[in-house]
Amino acid sequence: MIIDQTIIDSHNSDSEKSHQDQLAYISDELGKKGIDLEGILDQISKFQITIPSWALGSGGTRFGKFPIGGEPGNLNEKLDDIGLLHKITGACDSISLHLPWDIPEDTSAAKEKATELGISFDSVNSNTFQDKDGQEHSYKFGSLSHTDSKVRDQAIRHNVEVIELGASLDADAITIWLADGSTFPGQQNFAGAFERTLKSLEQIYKTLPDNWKMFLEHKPFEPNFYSTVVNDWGSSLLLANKLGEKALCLVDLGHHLPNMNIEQVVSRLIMEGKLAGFHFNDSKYADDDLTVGSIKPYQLFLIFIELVEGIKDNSWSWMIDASHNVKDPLEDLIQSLEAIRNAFAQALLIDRNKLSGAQNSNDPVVAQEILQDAFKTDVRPLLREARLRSNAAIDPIAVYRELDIRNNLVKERGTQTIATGL
Ligand SMILES: [Mn+2]
Repeated sequence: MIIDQTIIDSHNSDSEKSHQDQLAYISDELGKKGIDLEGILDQISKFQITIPSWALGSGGTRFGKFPIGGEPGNLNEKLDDIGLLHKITGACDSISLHLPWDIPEDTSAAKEKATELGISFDSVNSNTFQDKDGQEHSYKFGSLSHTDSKVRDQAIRHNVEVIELGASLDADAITIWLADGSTFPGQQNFAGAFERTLKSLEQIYKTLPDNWKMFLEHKPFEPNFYSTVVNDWGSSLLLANKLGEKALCLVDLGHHLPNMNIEQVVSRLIMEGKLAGFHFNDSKYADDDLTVGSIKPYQLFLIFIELVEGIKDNSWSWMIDASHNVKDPLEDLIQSLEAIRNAFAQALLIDRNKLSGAQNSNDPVVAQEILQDAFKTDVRPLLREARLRSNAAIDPIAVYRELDIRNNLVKERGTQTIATGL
């Protein structure tokens, strides 16, 4: 489905008056605080978030899946959906492929189509948490950490193939998340599993092209319920340090035990030059994969305070990693994109000198005032203005509904297509 620019323009002109009034108000307020509005708008516009190829269909749980209809049935249709999202939000100019779910039949055709849509290929993801049809060795008891070298070699080969395919698409990083671990005490020797994983990662690391990075993603439990090999940021950092400068630690917001101080983890990784980037989502209990900002927007804001402080020359990778059980996936992604940019914009409002002053004079009251003043500022007019300047929609959800996009996709693709993913 192609969205005509004139439709977006006409939608924008309907709401432009009210938008300009709100923008004038915040512009005035920020001006009084000496904040450069244009600088902030520029940073918001440049803040682009990657959409993973597996987030465009209905997600499921182990109890079931409720397909929404019109899901993209192949990579071309996935690119179309991201192109559509980018057109109305101006906020997502890249795709992250999960392999082997989304192997392009023709890489140059896929690249050409992506370029036409203004999309590039971000990090590629390997998958050794499932067995594929016809696979020689099973990953039931692990992949890179497996006790049997034949299984490890098969998993290493898969990762190397993913890198080769990614390189042909001009991607420049591989993200490795391992389900490896144990479900029962005594099942696995912790040190042995870690050592084998490191040795396997070393084999993969050796094959990285010069400009490539390796992102290591940790997770404390699930699908293994007693232990995982790369369970926390400490283990992830240990591996990254042992592997070398191309290995970095990726933080997925849902991959922490309850009440973890994720913003402090972020600060530590930035301090060590080892932060790879983020997988954004939100959660109430564990790895719920809910819409970003739907449960804990203040935590997201606190994380962005650390990110903005360290952002300087870093080119971190930003991606949404969520699942959409009850919402239209495209609407859910629009809401996530909005929440991420919202937290980013609020963090940009922090007066760093004032905050350092409060920290150095041990004044927690003033420090809290500074943080909450930024958090309570309604920055939505700034996000709308950034979209308007990118020829995107002032209100993307309204445009999505006005154009009846989901029903049009159902008409085009039918009700039975199921997008690859979990
Ligand atoms: Mn993730």
